[in-house]
Amino acid sequence: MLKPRSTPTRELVRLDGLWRFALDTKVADTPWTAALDTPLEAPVPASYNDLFVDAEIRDHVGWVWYQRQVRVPRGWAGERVFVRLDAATHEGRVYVDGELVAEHVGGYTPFEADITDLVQPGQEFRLTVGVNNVLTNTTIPPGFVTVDDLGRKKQKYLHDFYNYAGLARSVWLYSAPAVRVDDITVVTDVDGADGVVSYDIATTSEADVRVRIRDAAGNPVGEAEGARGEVRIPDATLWQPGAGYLYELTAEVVSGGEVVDAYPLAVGVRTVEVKGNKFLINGEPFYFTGFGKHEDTAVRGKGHDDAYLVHDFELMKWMGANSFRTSHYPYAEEVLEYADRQGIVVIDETAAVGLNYSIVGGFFGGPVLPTFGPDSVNDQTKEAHAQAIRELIARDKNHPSVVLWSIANEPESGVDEARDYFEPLATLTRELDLSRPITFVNMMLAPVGVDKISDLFDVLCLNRYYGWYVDTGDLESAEIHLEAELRGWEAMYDKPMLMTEYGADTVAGQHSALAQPWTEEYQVAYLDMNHRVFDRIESFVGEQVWNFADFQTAVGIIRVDGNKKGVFTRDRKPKAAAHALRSRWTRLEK
Ligand code: GCB
Repeated sequence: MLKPRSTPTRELVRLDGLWRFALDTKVADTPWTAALDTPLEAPVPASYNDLFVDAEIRDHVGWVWYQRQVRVPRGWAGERVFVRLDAATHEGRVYVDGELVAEHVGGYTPFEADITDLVQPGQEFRLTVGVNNVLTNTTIPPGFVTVDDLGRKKQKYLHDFYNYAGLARSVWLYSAPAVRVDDITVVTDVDGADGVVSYDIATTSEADVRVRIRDAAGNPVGEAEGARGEVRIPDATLWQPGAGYLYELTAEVVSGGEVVDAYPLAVGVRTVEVKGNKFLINGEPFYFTGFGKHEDTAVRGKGHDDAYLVHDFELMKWMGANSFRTSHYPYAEEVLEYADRQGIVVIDETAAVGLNYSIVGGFFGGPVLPTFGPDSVNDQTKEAHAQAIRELIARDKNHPSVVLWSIANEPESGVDEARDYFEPLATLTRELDLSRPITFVNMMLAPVGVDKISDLFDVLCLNRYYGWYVDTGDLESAEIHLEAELRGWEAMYDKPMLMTEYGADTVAGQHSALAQPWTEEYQVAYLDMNHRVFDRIESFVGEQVWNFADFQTAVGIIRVDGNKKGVFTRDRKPKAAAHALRSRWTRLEK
């Protein structure tokens, strides 16, 4: 799905700013039919939960309403007009005046509607968006709602980050011609010194198509006619980790000798491949350093913010980190575009986190049910999961920074039903993108020998907390147990192995002479222990610390104002571990 862009044939209005806002309990049943009668306004983009000093809003379960007036630019006569939401978490309904124009389930991927027939250039219309934060056993991620003794609804979920909701990404109004580029798929290869760009362009109706490619300085380097084909770039500059060189491919729809639509796409020429136990980028072994992250900041919750985007990347580069995982959902597209330009490598993950009722469910306040069953993960969940995979790949397939699809975080993978569930999803992911390896992230409770699905994937991604959740405070034992497990995986699979989570909760400013859990010293010692083990494992291809920064979670007796495994505090102050990691990663020769 193409991101809206301003081009010679398309125009764009960003609808961010303050919108009228109300909980569904405070307004009439059909709030889209008139101006919202509410004293509240909420910023877009931002999660709404932490904006107001009001527990009723923070803990609300159900629909909330956003509304604003929008004027269609008067010059858009004759164009198609679209409204596009980069995300509505977790379910969105969009109304233009009294008409429902779009519905979408899935909180982290975009959707849009063609509203041309409902609006007039130069005139205003009322745009109302309903957003529902409810998670059930058939949503991705899953959750469930309980009703307490006082009749209050409570949203419970099986994952360890706060269920922020609302319009956390931008909303757009854009124009495009009736005959236009509908989608572009680009796959790149390297042939000697040449870059080879294979492209496939879908148009809204039969039309002549051509592509032109320019280098970063704007010089033409290749072109081709036809909706499908190949362009060779002689002596190409490759997209490399740490050097995100980008070409610009412009897809043009031509009619009567005139360009009726033009859409530019950034293209990085690079290859990704798994060979034996190596992860290769441009044919060279790549070692991931970096983090599992979250979209999470104070006040705005999961609201996208360019200042934090830039600052987080600067901190990662300062530390010598070359990669991150979009744990545990697709991040804003701005993040991936920036990773493309900055040469930061991304493991791109769906929002399928918490498919684990039987073990983890109880831990996070959920019911203890079999993970796979009629009232937990069932066929409907699987279809929602398949849709989450389709939408992730449709949105992110052209980003050179994305080198690996992760289709789930820590599902229960040690039962036979997991195989029935994941086999078709792994096949689907491969069908949708032949050019990237695939993975899922394995949890500690499904170690080698118990796990039943790792053979379906290309890369072993493990989350392990030896020295934290087990062997707490005893790093000598942790070292033995971690090494034994990694050697077990290595003996069983000829695949690259990557630690996608390892970490220890650490209260910034908490110190002790002897490394005690929760102190900055312990976090450093814990990471050192892990690194000693990683360096002894031949098939190890990377380390991503959990987490880049402290982040908000649901309340619970194992969390004090959120998860404190950050190497940075929530406001991005380094703990001692940041300096220790910097010293390792800026010297690492892999
Ligand atoms: C995990 C999860 C992550 C949690 C983390 C923790 O295994 O994947 O979402 O936040 O552990 O800190 O417990």
